[in-house]
Amino acid sequence: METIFTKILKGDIPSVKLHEDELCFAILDINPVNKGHLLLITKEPYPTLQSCPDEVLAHLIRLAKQADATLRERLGCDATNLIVNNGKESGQEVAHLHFHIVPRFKDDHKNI
Ligand code: DGP
Repeated sequence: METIFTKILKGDIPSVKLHEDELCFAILDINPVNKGHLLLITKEPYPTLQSCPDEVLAHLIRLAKQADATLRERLGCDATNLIVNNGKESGQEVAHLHFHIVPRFKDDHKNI
């Protein structure tokens, strides 16, 4: 199944790619909630958490932990939000599993 993210992965749609490995890739979000807002995306277009194998989820969460450390170090953020919209009613617009990682700064007054 083709999604906006599989098109990005193929290079049919441009993106700022931050990471790629055998299971997933990371890009900057086109509508960032805060500076450095990125998306960790599975290469296979699993629509939701439930359809994603546990080993891929484990890999994603390890990468989310690394991304948090890198964002603190390189961007100087104080914290991060890790968000998964899982299903249409939760606000998931792209039915292809992805983790949002949103850098947070002291007193940034974002209502996430
Ligand atoms: P969600 O609502 O959780 O499905 O979030 C989808 C995110 O995907 C949303 O924050 C915007 C982002 N997005 C949608 N289309 C594109 C695109 O073409 N490029 C990039 N970089 N991000 C996109």
